[in-house]
Amino acid sequence: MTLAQDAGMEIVDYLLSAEKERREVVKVTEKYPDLTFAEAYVIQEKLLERKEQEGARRMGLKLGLTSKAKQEMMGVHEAIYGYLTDDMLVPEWQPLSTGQLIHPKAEPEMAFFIGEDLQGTGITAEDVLAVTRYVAAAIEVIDSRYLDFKFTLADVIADNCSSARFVVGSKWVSPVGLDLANLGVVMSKNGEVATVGAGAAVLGHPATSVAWAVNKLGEQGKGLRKGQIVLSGALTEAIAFEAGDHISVAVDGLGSVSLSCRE
Ligand code: 0L1
Ligand code: MG
Repeated sequence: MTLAQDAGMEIVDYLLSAEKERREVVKVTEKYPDLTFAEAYVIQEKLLERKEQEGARRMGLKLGLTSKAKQEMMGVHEAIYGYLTDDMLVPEWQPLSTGQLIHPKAEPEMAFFIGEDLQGTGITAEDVLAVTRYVAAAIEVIDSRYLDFKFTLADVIADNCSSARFVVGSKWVSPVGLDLANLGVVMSKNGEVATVGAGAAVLGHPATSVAWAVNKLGEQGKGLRKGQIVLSGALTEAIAFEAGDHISVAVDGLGSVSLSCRE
């Protein structure tokens, strides 16, 4: 990391206080326009270490910018990854308090339950499926700490890829015999269809998306561990919601998952 250590820690403090105080902040690259992706991942790691010191536990990984449409929108050619922590997990029966968040949006995703450690740099979608015990429908709540969700790739990486909350459906299915790319998904808000998509929206296949992240971690001598959860990346665009809204996501073969929101 060429960015000075104290500048990195200043950015960690800046982003964590925005999250805790539920306020939008100006993107980091306004002050540090030359922030590289590599430096941003180092800041992300420091931010996660700080959360761990404060009691959070890493539960797994999430992928972002996995659709061609979103990559083109951001002018990038690569996905990104961030971490899920236990304090982000919302049980399906528990309403989400929007007052804890800044400007949340919901995304339909597939959750992978990892049954064996997986690490390396030549990992394929088949390798991912071989260690996946179950897949399930999931809702990711993203809540960028940046003003109006406007940021560069380096900004969003440093901000742990806008991660905020996630809900996992209660129907867990072995991926054996399932064609995850061809499973359709419908996300509804207050009973009205909001978005539709399919598993193929994430890098052609959700397991390809997970393999991409494992290879990225592998370059740093890291990997997935047995028991972790990975969110594949959004299967459609995200939708904004507010207190009183009810979001549900139905995925062919995986059942549905829902999220109720209150003040
Ligand atoms: O989970 C995601 O796809 C979000 C990645 C970051 C981009 C955003 O906040 O829209
Ligand atoms: Mg997502």
